Formats: sequence, C-alpha cells, structure tokens
Amino acid sequence: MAIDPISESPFMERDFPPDALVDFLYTMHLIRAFDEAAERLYFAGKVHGTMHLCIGQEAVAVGAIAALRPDDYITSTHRGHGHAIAKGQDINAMMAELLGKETGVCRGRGGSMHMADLNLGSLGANGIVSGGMPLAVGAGLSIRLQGQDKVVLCFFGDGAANTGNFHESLNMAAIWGLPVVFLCENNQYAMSMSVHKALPIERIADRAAAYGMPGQTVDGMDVLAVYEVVKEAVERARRGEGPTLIEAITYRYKGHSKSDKQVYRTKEEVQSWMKRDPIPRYRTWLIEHGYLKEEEAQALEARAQATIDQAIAYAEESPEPDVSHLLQDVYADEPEVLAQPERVLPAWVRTTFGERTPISPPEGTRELSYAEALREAMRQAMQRDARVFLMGEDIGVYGGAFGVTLGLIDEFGPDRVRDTPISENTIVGASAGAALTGMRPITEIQFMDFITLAMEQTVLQAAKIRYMFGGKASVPMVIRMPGGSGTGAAAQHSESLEAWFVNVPGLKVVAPATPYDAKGLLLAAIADNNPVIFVEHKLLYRTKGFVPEEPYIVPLGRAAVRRPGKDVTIVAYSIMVPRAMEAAQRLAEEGVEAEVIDLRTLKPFDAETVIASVKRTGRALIVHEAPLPGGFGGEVAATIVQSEAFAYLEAPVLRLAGADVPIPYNRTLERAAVPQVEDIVDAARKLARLEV
Ligand SMILES: Cc1ncc(C[n+]2csc(CCOP(=O)(O)OP(=O)(O)O)c2C)c(N)n1
Ligand SMILES: [Mg+2]
Repeated sequence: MAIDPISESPFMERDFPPDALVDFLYTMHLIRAFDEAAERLYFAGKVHGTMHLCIGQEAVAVGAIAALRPDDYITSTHRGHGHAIAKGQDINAMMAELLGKETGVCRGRGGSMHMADLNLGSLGANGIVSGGMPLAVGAGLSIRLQGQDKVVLCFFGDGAANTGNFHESLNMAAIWGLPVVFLCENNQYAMSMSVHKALPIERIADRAAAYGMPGQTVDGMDVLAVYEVVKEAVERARRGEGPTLIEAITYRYKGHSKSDKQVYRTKEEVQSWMKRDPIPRYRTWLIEHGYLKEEEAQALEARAQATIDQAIAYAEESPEPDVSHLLQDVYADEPEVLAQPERVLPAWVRTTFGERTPISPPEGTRELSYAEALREAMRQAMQRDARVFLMGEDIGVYGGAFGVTLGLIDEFGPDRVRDTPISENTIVGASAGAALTGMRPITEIQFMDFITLAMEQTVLQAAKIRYMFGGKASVPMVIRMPGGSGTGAAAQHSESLEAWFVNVPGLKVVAPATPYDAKGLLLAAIADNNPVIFVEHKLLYRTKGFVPEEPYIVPLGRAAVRRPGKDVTIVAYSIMVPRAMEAAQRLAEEGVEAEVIDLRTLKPFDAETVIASVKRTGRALIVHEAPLPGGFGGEVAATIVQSEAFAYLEAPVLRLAGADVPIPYNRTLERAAVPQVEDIVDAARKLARLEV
C-alpha cells in the first residue's frame, strides 16, 4: 500500500467535534511521554522487568479506541501501554505498576505486560503473542449471550497473525457473527522477523477473505484514518453484522524490547519512518486547519509531560507490596452458591462400591449413572443461572463423545449448548473471555489429551488472569474432560494429565469417583469463582449410584473416607477409588483392614484427612492411573512424611501408579499399564507386612 501523508479527511466536516480532534493529539503526546519516561526509568534501574514501547504507534491506539464507546472492551498486547492509556487507564496507577508498587493498576503483580482495568473494559495487555485473541472472542460471545450491544476491539501484532490463535479466533468470531474488531498493528517486525519474511502475502488484511469477513488496510500513522476505518467496523459489529479484520501499517521506533540491538534493520529505514511520525504530522495538520494554535500545541504537550512527571512522583512515593500478601488473590475465595448449602455425605454413599446386598434408594434419590449425574448438575445450574452455558465439540445433538450433554440442547438451545469448531485453544480462551466479562462457562474438552492444544489459554491465561490483574478479576469457568485408559483408544486418547494442572497456581483440579460426587462436585465447580479442571473418567461414565434429585454441593478440597480400616491407608482418586474399594474388600478377607480415602479434589488437596488416616494406620499406599514420575502420588507422599504422621509411620510410604509408558492399544498391554485391583491388593498386602 502506498502510504499518503495525512490527507483532507472527509469525516471532519461530518461529525467530529474539534475538541475531540485536539484530544487525539493530547493522548498521543501522553502515550509517547509515558513510554519515554518508562525507558528512562528502565535505564535508571527502576523498572524490574522488560517492556515493549509503542513509540511510533500511538496513532493506532488513539484513533482506534476513539471509535469505541466507554463500555466497549479491548484486549491488548505486550506492547500495550498506548492501548491502556487511550482506554483511560489511570496514568498514576500505570506508572506505579511499572515500578511494581501496591498502588499499581495490578497492584504490582502484573507489570508492563499485564496492565488491565476491567471497570474500563480493558481486558488486559498480554505477554503471550496472540493470547488476547481468544479472550476477545469470549468477550464477544459474552456480549452476545447477555444481549448487549457492546463491541470488542482486539489488538494484535503482525507476528500474532501467524499463530493458531489468529486462525481459530477469526474463524470462531466469523461463524458466530460476534462483535469483534480485529486490529493488527503491522509494525513491520515480530522481534527481528520482518513481516515480509514471515508472510507469503503482501497484506495481512487479505486473510480476512479466508474467514468471510471484510478486511481493510489503513495507514496506522494517521490517527484520523485509523479512527474512520475502525469506526466503520465498530458500527458494523454493533449492528450485529459480525467481525472485521483491520491492518494498520505502522512502525516501532524503538527496539523490540530492552535487549534489542536492532541488527535486523538499518538506521536509514528507521529514519524514513520517523519522517512520518504520527504526532508532529497530525499536530501540524491541526494547526494548519485552525483547530489549534502553536502556543496551544506547546501547552498541550507540556501538560502531557507534566501528567507523566507527576505520575512518576506518585509511583516513586507509593509503597511496595507487602511480602506477607504474596499468596493473596491467586484464588477467588467466595464461591457463589447456586445450590443448597453443603449436604454432608451420607453413609449410604459407600454402598455404591462392591456391596453385595442391594439397598433401596434413600429418600429423594434415585440411581443415576456418573454421566447422568454430570448432566443433571449442568441442567440444574443452567436452570438456575442464565450465566451458565456450555461450549465444546459435538456437545449439541451428539451429546459429546461420551453422551454426557445429551439432550441439553433441546432444553437450552444452541446458544447455551454451543457446538464449536475444533479449536481447543480458542474454546478455552473464549470461555475465559466470557468468564471475565460476566458469564460462567462450562467447557468440554472432548478427550483430556486434547487439552494439550489448549494449554496456553488454560495455563497462561485463565489460571493467571486473576493474580496478574492484582486480584481485580475472576475467571469462573469449568473445563470438563474425560481422562484415563481402558477403552482401547491408545496413547493419544487415554492420558491422565491431572498432575500437570496441580502444578499451576490459579487452577483447581477435581476428579470425582462416584455419581454422587460427580453431581455435587460439578455444581461446586460451577459455583466456584476460579477456573476448575474437572477430570472425568471414561470408565466411570456408566457406573451407577444414588444421587439426590435436588441440587447440592460437595465442597471442593474435601476428601472422603470411603471405608474405615486400621491396618493401611489407601489414597486414591477417580477410577482408582472403586478399584481400591474392591481391593479393600479382598484384603479384608485376608484379615488386612484397609482404610480407603477418595481425594475427590487434588487441588485444593485435603492433606488433613490423609494425615489423620495415616496417623491411625501407620501405613500409606497411594494409587493413581497416571504414570509414577511427577504424578500426584509424590505430592501426597511428601505431604505425609513432612507432617506429624511421619512419627506414626510403621513402613515406608508406597506409591502404585501407571507405568511410564504411552498407553498401548493391545488389551492386555493396556491393562498392564495401569494399576488393577489385584495390583492394589498385592501392594497393600506387602505394605501391611513391611517395616521401617
Ligand atoms: C506465543 C509467544 N511466542 C513468542 C513470544 C516472544 N515474543 C514476544 S513479542 C514477540 C514478537 C511479536 O511480534 P508482533 O506480534 O508483531 O508484535 P510486536 O512486538 O511487533 O508489537 C515475540 C516473538 C511470546 N511472548 N509469545
Ligand atoms: Mg510486529
């Protein structure tokens, strides 16, 4: 595209008040002064981390955000100071954030790459290239589901245009006609990688055609041109006509980040772009067209500088965060109560395992399968709360790969039981974006194995948003996924990956073993204000148990003693609970009384119940299906030996886990790869005889 100098802009005569035109200049000065100050502070050793300056790109942020209403949303990038300022974030709080202060916009927890202010619709800068794109889709979906007429403006770079998120997000926004404006700031480089080397086509905006949306390129050094183009796209989105892709051609004058020696470009190239600096050109234009006098322009620039100087003083005087608050706000602690207060687990739950005599259902209950219990939890939550909705592959008429959501689409319709394209990362990210903006999504990942394709949005976005944003946001969402082997689905459909998520601050991890718990824990997870990884087991879907009709919550973080015993404690979760129960029965026939603990939640982990049991028995066996190395058993074992239970141990703590092997296809090999009842019996028998 030939980039012309700022031209007579026809919209001027149309509808734009002169004050606003002058404000554009002020905001651009403010952004530049902020980033220049940020650089000085960095060289003075006052900024702890790296930062990405947007000097040269101010016109994109200012022109685009001016086209929004105050209640519209933006998602931003690692180079996001300009976006935040244009959206109205408090300059003092932004500067304090750069210096890591408690008064910072994210209380010093986020820094340059995570500035966010939900009250302003500023859904956060993002340290992950393209990371904001699925979140923008989610915010757009949330707007749609809530019947609002807001719009999301999604900033991203030319580098981000080559990520899977770009493809998934544009596609998803397009098929659902979401009110999202995708704005690519093509500043010619992704770190050192020139856009010409990274793309086989001249114009990023041409990619819009692949998603059936309009694509437009605009001179990103011209604030008025950006405003006009974005305004048109915003209006289109607000009218319900769907997303647009805009490519703003711009340039960053500084290096990528602080360590950039800029060997990939020449000084001449930089200088040629500096001739087109968006600030002086626009300033001259305003003066020439009588909107501003030279003295007024100088005063305006000085005012911007004074605001920044004052912000620096504020930031420097602000207190550091208190180290004793380090762990604050990793989790939101007040669950919303959707259902009855906790119902204490009645004793009859034990009858779901191995008891020979059939018993009649306790009052108010009936027999349901684990899958039916999950479905009932979702149905009841959706009936009670319009914010709850489902998303996932084939969850509509197909009911998901295991039929768990079967029939829900008939009751709640395709908007709330939303079939998605095969775009795992954006499914999770859209859920997080929706959660961030007022919804409570339940997302189904068809097989737990496929969460690997969504690790970025799960681990780097959903889990961390709350903390990165200084505790000022919450992400109430559930990601359901069937794990485990036993169905002959082989290595890529049989994983037990739960321990990965336990290692991620900000996530909770739940793994029910019974229909009763499946319902109660899922209702608890839906009511929780944090992202919850909800691990179901394929082999448990058809198991049956008595489940109360009314909604109830089984609180997260509380294990259940499934069977009392004095000789050995068996700690299990998910499919290993029924196996441990059966093993315990056989052991009892041999005279070994095993106490079986069902963890139910891995995070929070109910160490207390385990420790109390081991103090009684003096022996602990931990059983799980996931491979031994790095498995959750190590966590349980370490917790036991570091606790007061250590003094009561009569034998080493044992772990019985899956073999360190991809799950094989062959039936016999598959069975041999994970603990079976007889393995648990053998291990517990051995443990009962061991001595320290
Ligand atoms: C997923 C991911 N990959 C790599 C990086 C490291 N990185 C940070 S910024 C960047 C370049 C991004 O280029 P672009 O999207 O054009 O944005 P720009 O820096 O030019 O504003 C890279 C590679 C990252 N943060 N996230
Ligand atoms: Mg770039």
